[in-house]
Formats: sequence, C-alpha cells, structure tokens
Amino acid sequence: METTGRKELRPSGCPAPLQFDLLEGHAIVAAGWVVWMRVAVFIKREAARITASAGVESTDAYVGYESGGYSNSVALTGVGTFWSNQSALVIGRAGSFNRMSITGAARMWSGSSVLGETAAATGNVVTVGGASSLWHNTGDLVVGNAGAGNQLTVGGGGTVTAGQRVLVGLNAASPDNRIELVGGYLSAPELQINTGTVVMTDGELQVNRLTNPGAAGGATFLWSGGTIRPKRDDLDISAPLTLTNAAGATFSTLDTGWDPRTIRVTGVIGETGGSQGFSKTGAGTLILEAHNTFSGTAVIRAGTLLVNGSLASNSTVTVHSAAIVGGTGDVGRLQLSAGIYSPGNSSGTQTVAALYFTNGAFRCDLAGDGRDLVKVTDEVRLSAAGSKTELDLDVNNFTGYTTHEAFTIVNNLSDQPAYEMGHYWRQGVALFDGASFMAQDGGNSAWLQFKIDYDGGTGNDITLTVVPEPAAMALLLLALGGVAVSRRRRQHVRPRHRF
Ligand SMILES: [Ca+2]
Ligand SMILES: [Ca+2]
Repeated sequence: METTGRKELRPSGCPAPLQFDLLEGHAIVAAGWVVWMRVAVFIKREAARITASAGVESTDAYVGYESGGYSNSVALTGVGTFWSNQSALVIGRAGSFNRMSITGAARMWSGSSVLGETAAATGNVVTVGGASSLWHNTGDLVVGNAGAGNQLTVGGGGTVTAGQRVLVGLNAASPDNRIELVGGYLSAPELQINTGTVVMTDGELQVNRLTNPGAAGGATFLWSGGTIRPKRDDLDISAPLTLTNAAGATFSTLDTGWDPRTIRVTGVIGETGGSQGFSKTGAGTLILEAHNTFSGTAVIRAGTLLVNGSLASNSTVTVHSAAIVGGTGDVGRLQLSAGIYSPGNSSGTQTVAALYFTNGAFRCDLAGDGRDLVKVTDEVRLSAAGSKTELDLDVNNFTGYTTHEAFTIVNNLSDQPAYEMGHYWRQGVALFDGASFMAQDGGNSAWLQFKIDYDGGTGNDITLTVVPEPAAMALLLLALGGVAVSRRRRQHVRPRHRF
C-alpha cells in the first residue's frame, strides 16, 4: 500500500479505533501530511517509511505486532517530519528485529513506548540521531519489557526524553537490553537499570535519579565520556557506575537550568580496563558515599567534593582553583595546586593517604568545641619550591582548646621527618616552626594568638597552641591594622560553603 499526498482516514461515528493493518508491502508517506486520525497503526510485516515533510497522527502503534512481524523498518527523517502517537508505541510486541530511526530533525511524540514487549520480542532497535531529532514520551520509555537484546541508541545531537522513567530490562527475564548514549541527550526524572547495560561514551544524561533496583540482575553502567548532570533539582545515583576511561567522564553539578545542585552517589564507582577516573565541573556539591574502587584521578575543577564513603588508597584527587574538597571518608592521594582542602563536612576528621600542596589553602575549621583534623598515612608535603600554601583558620565561637595545650590539625601517621613536610603561609608571611600569629574569632570577635609547630605529637605532627600572652595587647594593636585589612579582603574571597 502506498500513501502519498494529503490523506485523512477519519472513522467518523466509529467509537473503536480503526486498525490500519499493513500486512505486506510498503507504506510510503511522502511530501504531504497524512493524518491517521484515531487510528491504531499495526505494522505487522514489511516496512513503513515516513519521509520528508510528512506527518502521522495515531492513537497507538505497533511495529511488529505478531511473532511473524519481524524486520520491519520505520524511518522518520527530515525537517517537518513527525509522528504523534497518543498512547502506547510498541516496537516489537511479539516480533523481533524491528527498527525505528529518527534522524534529520524528525520528531516523534508518544504517550509511552516499549521496545520488546513480550518474551518473544528480541533484537528490536531504535536509533535517534542528528541535531534537533527528538523522541519524546510523556510517560515511561521501556527498553526491554520481557524481551531480550533490544537497544536504544542516542547520538549526534538527538534527544530522547521521558516524562517519567527510562527503564532498561524491566524484569529479570529480559537480559541484555541496552541503551547506548554516544551523543545528544537522554533526559528523564529517572533512569532505572534493572538488568542490562547502559553504555555512555558522549552526550548528556540528565536525570534526578539513576537507580538499580534489580542489583542482583547484573545491571551495568559503563561510562567513558559525556556528562551526567541533574535534570532539575538534585540528583541521587544509587546504581553502580563503571569507569572505562581515564578522564572522559564528567559530573556536572549545574542542572539543566544552570543552577548549582547536589549529586549524591551511593552506588560504587568502579573501573574496568585499567586505572580510570572522572572530572567534576560546575558550582554545587558532589557527595560520594560508597566505598569506591576506581584507582585513577578525580579532577575537581569547580564546586565542592565531599568524600564521606571512601576512595581507593591508590586513587588521586586533584583540586583546581574554584574547587573545595572535604568530607569524613578516606581519600587516596590528595593534590592541590589551587583551591581549598578542609577535612570534615563542617569541622571534622578525614584520613588521606598522601597530602600534597603546591599553593592552595588548608582551611582549618575551629567551631565551638569542634576542630578539623586530617590524618595522613603516607606523606605530607605542604609546599613545593616557590609555592605558598595558605593556612586559613575559620574560627567561630571556638571553645575546643585549653590555653597552652597543643592540639593536632595534621596527624602524620608515617615516619616522615618533620623537616620534609615544609610549612604553611598566612597572609603572605611564612609560618615556620614555632611561629605565632593572630586570628579573630568570627563568632565573638575575640582575637586569639596561635603558635604553630610542625614537630608536635610523635615528632612529625602539626599542632596549634592558643597562647594569650605575652603582651597580648601590644601584639593585638600591632596586628589590628594589617589583619583588619586582610579580614576585609578574605570576606570577599571566602567561599560560601563552610564545611
Ligand atoms: Ca572542615
Ligand atoms: Ca606522627
């Protein structure tokens, strides 16, 4: 059957949908507008093509309805081409190896969609690619309901959206279903991987939940490139993520409206094929709560990283100028050439394998009776030649000290000698061993004098001691001018996040 030009099939006065059964032959809809109004489209065998400047409207649609309905092909292509389907679109109800492609800025709208509805429906494939090509579902999009080996590929600037969930492998009997995100956008409130695989090599995944409720089914998210960002609001990731590239994968904590958000990851971030990592961009906070196993580098370019679970001891975190790193969980090698490191979520304790500063700041929160403390198991390097690492004390109604008694801010658990660690700077002044300096308590405006030692504790721990004398007033008056200027400057540069 060939359909060209403008044709309308209106079953007037007919309450039941008219079935447009394509049993054989081709439906070629070209150069015009064909309205299949209130029509159920049943493409049972052979191929249908919808080409440039043509449109289809339908109530529900099946491509490959019967088990004999295999190897059908629906191609939507070209600007102005569209298919608007009110309720369910099924690619492979009982049929296998059916295909739908949406390319060249063509558009498909559907209420909900399923690839591989029954167990008999395998190997059905939908491809969406090319700038402005769109497949939008107002409800769920299911890749593999009971069928196996079905696949959605999104690439080259195409967009696939669901108003509710994108589901991969809806039940445990539907293995090997797959989404490949090789470019473009996949956007939904939730991406749920029950069984099967999501492979992300480029493009953007925009979701608020990335879940894996059928964890026993072996769901996999393989991530070598592209950006995961919150769709709107925050993003919770409970599915495990497997990194497959040293630096290609990016978390952005800016949502699709460019507002800073929180991404909370409770799934384990692992790796395959060697030592892999990721980067984080944008204002907002990435919180890692699992015991992660990747061994490569996490590059924190902007915003905040809190490690409250753990990172592998042989992994690396590098901190760039607009970034802050902290948390209460174990970190491997922590390397700052800029930015801020502050243990804890406010004041708190964190263990790192190795702490390397070349510039940047160590911000030590002294709040109430709480103090920041970092424990280092392997090595501490506070500065490299020509660099200045700032010791930034953030003092707020501090009561956690006894006058003249040292408290530890860096507990060096290694046998590294103190002289190898180097020293901090504070407002342009080198803080050598035994140096004293003034800091104002931001909570009560009181001035405190601190002494710093690098050979405290077991001989290689960094300690502070509150020493109110001698001649506190004289020192205070001397300090007031310069420090007051510094305070004003610091208020401008201090990040809003306090942790
Ligand atoms: Ca802190
Ligand atoms: Ca020690």
